[in-house]
Amino acid sequence: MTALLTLTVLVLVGIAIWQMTKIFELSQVKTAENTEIANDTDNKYNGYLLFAFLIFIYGITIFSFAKYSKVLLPEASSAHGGEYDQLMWVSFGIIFFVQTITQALLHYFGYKYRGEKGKKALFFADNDRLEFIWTIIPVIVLAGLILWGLYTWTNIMDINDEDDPLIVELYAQQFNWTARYGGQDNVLGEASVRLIDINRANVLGLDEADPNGEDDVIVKELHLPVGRKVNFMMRSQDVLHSAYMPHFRAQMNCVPGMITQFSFTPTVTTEEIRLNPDVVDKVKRTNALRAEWAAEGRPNSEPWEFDYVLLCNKICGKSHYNMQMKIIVESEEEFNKWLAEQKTFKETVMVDDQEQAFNTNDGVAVEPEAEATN
Ligand SMILES: [Cu+2]
Repeated sequence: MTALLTLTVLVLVGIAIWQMTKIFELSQVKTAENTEIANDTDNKYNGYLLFAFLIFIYGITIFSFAKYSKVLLPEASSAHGGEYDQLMWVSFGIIFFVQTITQALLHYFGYKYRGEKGKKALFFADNDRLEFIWTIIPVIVLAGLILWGLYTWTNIMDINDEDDPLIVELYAQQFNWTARYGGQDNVLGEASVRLIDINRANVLGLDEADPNGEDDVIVKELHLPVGRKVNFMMRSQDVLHSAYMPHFRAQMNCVPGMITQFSFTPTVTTEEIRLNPDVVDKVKRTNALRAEWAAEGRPNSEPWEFDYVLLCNKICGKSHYNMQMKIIVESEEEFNKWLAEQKTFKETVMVDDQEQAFNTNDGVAVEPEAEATN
């Protein structure tokens, strides 16, 4: 209500100012010097203003680079990430170079050829050579970028079973992620949304008749072995979600009713990325802020440690912002040890209400009722 009243008052004030300006204009005596046609002085001022604007856009560009470069992602932690970043930086570089030169020319010519009494513009219909130059250069540059982009994309999206990839299912639902591993055989059991049985903690709808599913491992924390290719199979239970793993330069939509795929090889372990200078700096800055919060007694102020994260990158509902899962990249041995410690689907699917539902981070059983309200 207050917002509506404030808005009404603002609109009314706006109308009043507009009306007053009109009255003021009408009351001005029109003389020869006081016309609405720009004279030499007006044109000169506008010319200088163009220069001022040019300095402003260069200034704000330099300022943004200096102040906000630190919020960029650290170096990529996946095998394809370097190629992806290179494409982005080359595109950025070309755009930055062209924009710096064209803006300078645009504003300089705006000033140089400003209106002056007695000055007449030169008219010519066309110039074939000029038109050729300013058509062919962008065509070559853009075609190059597009071809390079297509080549990179095809390389990244070449999902195959070569090199014995680890098969992981990412299951999205409002508003959390669940991961499933194929277990010892690395083969995922059949699953369908129709087979979900919350009361028995079959939260992903695994087909209990499929022997491949028996040793599947369902978890709430994604562990990946470094240096081994991972093929992700994504499903969604309800709406469009998007599995986004920014540090690995990976993103794929999760679409209800179908399985989508993405594949990458993690190359940097969690332990190693924590030593990356950019990450160290980010953690330091965040913890300085958190220390201030702690002094004020605000929540979420305990010191933070960097972890890779899987986020949702489609606005899928009110808690979309918090739809995330921790990712841990570790050595093959650590990964195998961790996987062996997890209970399999056969062990966790509920036989009675007293059993643990499925693997949770702290080993606390998920209440079937709590799960059902999700
Ligand atoms: Cu989502």
